Amino acid sequence: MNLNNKSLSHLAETGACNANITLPHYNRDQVKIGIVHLGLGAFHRSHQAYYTEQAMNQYGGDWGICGVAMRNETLRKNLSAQDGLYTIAKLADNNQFQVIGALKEVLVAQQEIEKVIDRMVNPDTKIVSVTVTEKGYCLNSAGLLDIKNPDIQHDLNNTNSPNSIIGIISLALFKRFSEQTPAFNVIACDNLPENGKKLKDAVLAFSQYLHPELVNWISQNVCFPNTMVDSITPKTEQATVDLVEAELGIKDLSPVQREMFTQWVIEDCLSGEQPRWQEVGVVFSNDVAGYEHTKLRILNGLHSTLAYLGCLTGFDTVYQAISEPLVKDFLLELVDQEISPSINLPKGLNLYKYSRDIIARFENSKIQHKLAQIACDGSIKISIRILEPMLENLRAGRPTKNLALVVACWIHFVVSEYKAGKSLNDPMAERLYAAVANFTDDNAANVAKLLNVEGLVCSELIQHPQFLPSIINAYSKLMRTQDNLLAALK
Ligand code: CS2
Repeated sequence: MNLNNKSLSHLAETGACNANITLPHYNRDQVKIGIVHLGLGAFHRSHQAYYTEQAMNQYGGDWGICGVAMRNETLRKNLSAQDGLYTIAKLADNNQFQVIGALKEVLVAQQEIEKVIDRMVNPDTKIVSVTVTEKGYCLNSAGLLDIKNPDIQHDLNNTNSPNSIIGIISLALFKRFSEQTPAFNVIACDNLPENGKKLKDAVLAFSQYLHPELVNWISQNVCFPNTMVDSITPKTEQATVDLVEAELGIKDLSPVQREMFTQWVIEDCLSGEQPRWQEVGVVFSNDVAGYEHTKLRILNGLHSTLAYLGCLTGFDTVYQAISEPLVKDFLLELVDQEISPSINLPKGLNLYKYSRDIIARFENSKIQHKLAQIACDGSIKISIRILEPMLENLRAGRPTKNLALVVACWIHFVVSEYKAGKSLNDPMAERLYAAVANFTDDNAANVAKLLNVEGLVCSELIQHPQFLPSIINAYSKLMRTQDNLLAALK
């Protein structure tokens, strides 16, 4: 039996569920679509859609989601065949399963952009949310709209059939402005600091090309709260599909897996209608920046560290890498001596406990989180997660030795992928590989070549007298211990 409305009713009526399975409590047929979500990856389905589901389970409301996959036709096919239903497998010692009903419609932007825009322009749509990963924001290294980005260039020349979320959101808002339909709010949910502000600035920069008054209208009518999102959600594997089938007795072709822990902090400026998220655990705060910094630098910073170090050392998953005592000790030293001092603590947060809880989350043996998944898009992730705290430490005269070693590991990772003839999963892959192609046996020159790639390191950092020397030092150490990289951690 496959998952769909019929098999779900059957499950509910026959009481075939055990206590570990939660089904939608509301009448899906009557729910209207109130949210359009751009970027229908696993993270949205495990996180924001879950909170919306919880809010509808308890309080109802017209908060059905139209999920827009940017390109993934297979995902649409699978989810549509299941009437939009899918399961979240929450993995812990005692697994829990939740069938989510909030996803009411699935569209693919690349193939049916008119339908996507119509749905966004529909007055029932009150919220547009976004998870398209850091590179989907089309920003330059200063965090502003990158006009040279090929998708932005495409969208400027084809304003009615945009590819990027910037072009899509701007066009939908332009239509609402022209039709005098009240605006929707936009919630950015990706791992970049000030995600809402950056998205807003990019949309404003783009929308000036659509209509001179649009910029003003958006500024006055659309909220773009900053947010912090957190829940470790590895890519769906065949094992996830099998696990869900074994538990539900129903085949779900598109389940998602995540840890039990989940957190969502939204800047407390979101006016207008919204699901009753605050009643189901979403935190509304005036200090999202504090939460963002803490999470991006500790959880994501340590994740990227594990990814490059672990891939180079031959580990496959986060759990395997953190189980190596030398790796764990390095992480603890990095967080205590170099990351934590760079953080402006949100009120009431105990940084020591926060960091130890994160390490414990990495030690969850039920989660098979592939390091290769985290290692992608390194040029953007390293910049946000490692180079930003490094710059702040250098400004304040604090140590940066371990942060420098992480950057050196990333450089070595890029070189290793190049030498192995693999294609690099990174928006700057071409430029990075062009630099690596010119490497010689001079470590110092090699590091300088890579870090000087246009758009990678901001000018203040690259010009800081201690920056390049510290990375060269770390990289040379790595090169000396190549056969036993773990020795470089001591
Ligand atoms: C990870 C994140 O892939 C990555 O870059 O660091 O997806 C991480 O798992 C989430 O941010 C956890 O909330």
